[in-house]
Amino acid sequence: MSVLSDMTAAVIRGDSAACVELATRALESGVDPLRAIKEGLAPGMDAVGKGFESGELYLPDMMLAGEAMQAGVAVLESALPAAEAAQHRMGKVVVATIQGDVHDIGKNILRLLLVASGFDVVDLGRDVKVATIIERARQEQADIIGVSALMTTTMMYMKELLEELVELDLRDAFKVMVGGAPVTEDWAQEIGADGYARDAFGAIHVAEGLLS
Ligand code: HCB
Repeated sequence: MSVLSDMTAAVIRGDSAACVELATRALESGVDPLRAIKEGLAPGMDAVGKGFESGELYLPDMMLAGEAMQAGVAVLESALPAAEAAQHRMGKVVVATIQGDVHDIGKNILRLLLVASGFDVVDLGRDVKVATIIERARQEQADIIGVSALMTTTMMYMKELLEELVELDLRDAFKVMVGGAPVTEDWAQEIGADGYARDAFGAIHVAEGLLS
């Protein structure tokens, strides 16, 4: 579908105005907002990541692409069925991007899908200290802690989170779900997390499974 491939190209160009316009057009022509995120915007971000890795693109390209993706997501978010989903509460999830890490696009998509799927979500933002995540999860009496890490360096704080929960005798108080581009199933198992998902769509099934 051309509107979706145009969205991909607009993210790669870092063109926020085009992302807003194309997201609006996609909604007007009946494209499912989640499909537009998954098949329109996200592939653009993937391509930019690969371009940065290979040295073809630079930090400003990544910044512009990030802003463009978020501008598109903001338009699509308005069409998600949050009110309808609110009728069947699934449980409470505290989400955060882990300490030292400012990448929050994926975590924001996770939040959107969780809300649209009927979860109560408390979003702690990005670069959130392990101690703060635990403290807020306790205060909020969360069922699940969903953490995101986009760098191999910050993934280590996920391990610290699990260790700290054990240390505080809180390991059984919350299910812990981990994700983000460098995170794998093996890593999740190694650190003793309860769930891992490759994308936010999979994360919803994982969260539902953890509470069933
Ligand atoms: Co950034 N960056 N970046 N970056 N960045 C990455 C992550 C690299 C992999 C790029 C590369 O080298 N190929 C790399 C990290 C390498 C490493 O591992 N060590 C990198 C680097 C190095 C950096 C800086 C250090 C660059 C610098 O300053 N020299 C710096 C980091 C600063 C810091 O955090 N302390 C930096 C900065 C930036 C920005 C600010 C320009 C921008 C972020 C904007 C923002 O998030 N507000 C940015 C971006 C955009 C990227 C890439 C291009 C895209 C990330 C992204 O948004 N992907 C990324 C390349 C890549 O990842 N391939 C690159 C799209 C989202 C939708 O995918 O994986 O985050 P996602 O989330 C999915 C999925 O994982 C899952 O659901 C989401 C939706 O499906 N999910 C979960 C996510 N969290 C979950 C939690 C759960 O519990 C369950 C599922």
